[in-house]
Amino acid sequence: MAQVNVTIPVYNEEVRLAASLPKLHRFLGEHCRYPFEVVVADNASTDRTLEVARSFAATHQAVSVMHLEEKGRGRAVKHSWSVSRADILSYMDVDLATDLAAFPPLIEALLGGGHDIAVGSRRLKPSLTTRGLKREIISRCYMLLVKTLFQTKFSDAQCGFKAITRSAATALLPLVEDNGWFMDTEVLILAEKLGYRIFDLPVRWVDDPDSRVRIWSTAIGDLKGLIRVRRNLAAGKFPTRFETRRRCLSSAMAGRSDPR
Ligand SMILES: Nc1nc2c(ncn2[C@@H]2O[C@H](COP(=O)(O)OP(=O)(O)O)[C@@H](O)[C@H]2O)c(=O)[nH]1
Ligand SMILES: [Mg+2]
Repeated sequence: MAQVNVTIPVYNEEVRLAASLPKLHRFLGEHCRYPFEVVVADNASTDRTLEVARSFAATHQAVSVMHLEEKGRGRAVKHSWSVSRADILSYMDVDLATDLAAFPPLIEALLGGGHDIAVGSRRLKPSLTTRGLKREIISRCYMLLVKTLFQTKFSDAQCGFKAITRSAATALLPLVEDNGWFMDTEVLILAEKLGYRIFDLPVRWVDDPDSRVRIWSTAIGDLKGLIRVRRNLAAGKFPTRFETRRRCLSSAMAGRSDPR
């Protein structure tokens, strides 16, 4: 049976983590029909985040804790996904701003629906989303920019609620350079451009005003990332999904000891 990884990236989250971990663990126990692991992926926290995570993990077998020294949400998610043995890799923000009811359909889109990536979207049914005007305007402008630059179809790059199959992650993650907030967008643009199937799932989302995002420096990082990815795509730097598969097949054939 397929195994599901749920990574929670955390940075100085002693308060929100203590509330979310039991809630998430209970939800998965009741509503996830696949064996699951929850990985708390911390980097650089200076508060009691690690202590909170480790004490919960000590009494819950499905929960583990990962710690990296260097900061960056993308770095934490990429590391957790790349060391996991699960078939489906997912992550969600610790504030559980996305209604957990969307988690089972997120996973089914990959296991039963033939998609490679599934993403929570606050754009498909905006009436389900509650958030402040400033973040709403920034988010709309950002998605307009992404669509204009890349002609992509996915509707929300930045919702902290995503899942990917192991095979898509194995092919895509080595191509993803960003280790911070832009990582999500980079994965999605490359995935769509290289022929991976993305499922856009409308989610109910209630903004948690407590935020680790520094809006202007994040916006500058995002812009630099968009320019870099566009340059690399224009230079034809990436193999398509079909080329990757063809290369794998031909190297497997070349290595076969029993030529028929
Ligand atoms: N591992 C890790 N997680 C981070 C880092 N920065 C932010 N996060 C996590 O990313 C998630 C989203 O952060 P949040 O402040 O809710 O972002 P917002 O909802 O977009 O304002 C939370 O789970 C944070 O703890 C980081 O440097 N490393
Ligand atoms: Mg949040």
